[in-house]
Amino acid sequence: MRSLLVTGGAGFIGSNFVRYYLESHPGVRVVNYDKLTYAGNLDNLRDIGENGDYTFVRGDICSRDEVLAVMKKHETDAVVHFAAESHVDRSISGAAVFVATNVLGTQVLIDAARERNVERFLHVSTDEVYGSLGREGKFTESTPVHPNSPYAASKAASDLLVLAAVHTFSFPAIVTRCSNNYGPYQFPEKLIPLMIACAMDDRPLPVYGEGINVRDWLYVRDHCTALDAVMERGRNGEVYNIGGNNECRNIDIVRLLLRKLRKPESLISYVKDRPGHDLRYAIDASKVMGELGWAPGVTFEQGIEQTVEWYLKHEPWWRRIMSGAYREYYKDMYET
Ligand code: NAD
Ligand code: TDX
Repeated sequence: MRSLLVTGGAGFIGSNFVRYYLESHPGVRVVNYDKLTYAGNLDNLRDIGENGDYTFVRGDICSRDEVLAVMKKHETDAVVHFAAESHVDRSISGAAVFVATNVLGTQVLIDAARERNVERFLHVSTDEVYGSLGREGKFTESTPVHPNSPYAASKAASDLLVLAAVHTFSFPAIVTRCSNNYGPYQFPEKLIPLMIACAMDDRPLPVYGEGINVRDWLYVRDHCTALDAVMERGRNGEVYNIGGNNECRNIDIVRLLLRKLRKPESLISYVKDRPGHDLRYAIDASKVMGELGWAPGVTFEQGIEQTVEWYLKHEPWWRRIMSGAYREYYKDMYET
């Protein structure tokens, strides 16, 4: 592979992936194609800047002409598709943009990639497509999809469109479904960075319901290494679950963060629950581990320690998001 198109590379996981990929695959040209919605932030890649191997192009995955033009100009031979609306609460307030970006945008990419004879298409999806678990069991790749939020439903639809293209046209695609990520550059609307930001300012930490919902947490860099393994050695038409075997109740994460930040538990504020809130997610990652030899590089304790340190050290990064300043400066920084 010589030229990789990364969609959504200015977001949380995409920017971690771009940085990881440039470091570990010198000589491969990486084009970051991102619309820069509220979740896209070029601060995330400021240290990289443009160089021989990296180009940023502002564009919308829903625009067929723009997508085809960027694939043609940069001779794309592989795609890693992160671009999406990603926040469950926003999908509950308004689902239309989730359908437009996650469903229609993915179909536009599939069509363009087929037209350009792209050799590999990696569709980055989520464990949320499987719905909610009770206290027992884990999601395997053969668990039926049963999405419960508009976000999860739009991601499940996009997965099915990718798999349908594999079946109908022998489209060379793979779907990955990862559990909750955490780490540097996560937008502070998501649980861990939001709680850190609130705690730093001694503001109440809003815990939904009783805080007993369970998520299975994976350090973002470990998600990136898993995606790399799937790109290199995964089989077309397959689904690979990715997860770190780190189940944790929300309230336990919040308490852990408060301890690390030396803030009192009296800051915890139990608020109205998220409508339709999934109780528990847990990933069985034995396929990606056994077949592709992937394993996480850090434990949850190490990952959360590094994450808290990162947010403490990069306070200006999240404060620029909180103030809205992150949207102002990059007007002349990109090619359109
Ligand atoms: P994010 O919200 O931080 O980033 C999304 C990026 O996509 C942003 O840079 C945004 O500008 C861009 N984007 C949105 N609409 C676009 C469009 N129409 N055209 C081009 N770019 C557009 O999301 P994230 O948390 O980094 O998640 C990335 C992907 O990984 C998503 O597909 C998500 O479903 C999936 N995923 C996320 C997690 C998680 O825990 N965050 C877990 C599993 C899977
Ligand atoms: O303020 C909050 N209080 C709270 O209790 C927020 C923002 C969240 N929560 C709870 C809801 C969830 O049980 O914390 C848990 C995690 O919430 P989010 O960070 O919003 O993540 P989640 O809904 O689990 O979805 C995430 O993981 C899967 C990502 O946002 C998705 O993009 C990914 O697909």
